[in-house]
Amino acid sequence: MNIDLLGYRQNAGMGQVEVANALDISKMQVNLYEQAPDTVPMGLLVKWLQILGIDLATAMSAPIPPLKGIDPGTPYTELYRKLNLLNQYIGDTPPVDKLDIPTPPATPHDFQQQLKLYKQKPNVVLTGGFDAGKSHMANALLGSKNLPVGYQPATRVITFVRHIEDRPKWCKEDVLIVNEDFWLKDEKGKQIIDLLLLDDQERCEKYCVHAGSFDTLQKYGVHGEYEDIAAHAAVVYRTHLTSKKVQQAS
Ligand SMILES: Nc1nc2c(ncn2[C@@H]2O[C@H](COP(=O)(O)OP(=O)(O)OP(=O)(O)O)[C@@H](O)[C@H]2O)c(=O)[nH]1
Ligand SMILES: [Mg+2]
Repeated sequence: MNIDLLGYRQNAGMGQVEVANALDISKMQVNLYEQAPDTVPMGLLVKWLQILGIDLATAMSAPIPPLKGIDPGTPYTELYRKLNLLNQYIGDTPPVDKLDIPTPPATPHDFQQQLKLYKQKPNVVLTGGFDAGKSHMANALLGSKNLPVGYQPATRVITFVRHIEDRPKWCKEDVLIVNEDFWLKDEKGKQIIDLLLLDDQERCEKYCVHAGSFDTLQKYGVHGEYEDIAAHAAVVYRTHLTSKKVQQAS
């Protein structure tokens, strides 16, 4: 149960130590349980709410507090500054004469292409059986409720969540749903999930079956009413809630 133990404690004007002493647990446990209230054992929860002066039925019917999400900060700023500087330096370098040798050396242009690869961010993959909690976990990390969750098999598309700042300029929507022809195939007909294609305007436009706001994902990205739509993958652009930009975008 996602009961807002932290909010109730703050409203009661109590400190974590006070609650910990009353429950005979450590302050650290109080802190951990407040971050993940759904993991508090029922017996302890009942006692906890009594201490805070909250009725169990009231706590259970209260709206679930918004997910906080993580704030990754700006870990790439310095790297990008250096790569941009290097790129500028290469761009300003006078062209070199083409050498007539069997194996020509790499050109400044090759180096610039290589720099683009260094700008790629790592990808985190969440996999698991249906109902494993993949979408729930992604929402918790993002601090959002944009990805549909449910007690039956819910998500029916491979969902790529990308930062809003990585949205190509030609794309104006928060969600793109594409069909399975979007992906290229190898000689045996097996799909190649190439993430670079997500920036390919021509392919995105050609194989997009729906584009729009997050409602589009709730509608076509889940099993149910719209299952006859040939949706295969969804590209979702957003960022964490701590950013003002996202609050405007979502
Ligand atoms: N309280 C709580 N509920 C969870 C947690 N993880 C998953 N759930 C619930 O379990 C159900 C399934 O979670 P989903 O996130 O939809 O699971 P999924 O892995 O995305 O499942 P599919 O999309 O069907 O493949 C939902 O009702 C979630 O609210 C969790 O850590 N805590
Ligand atoms: Mg899911």
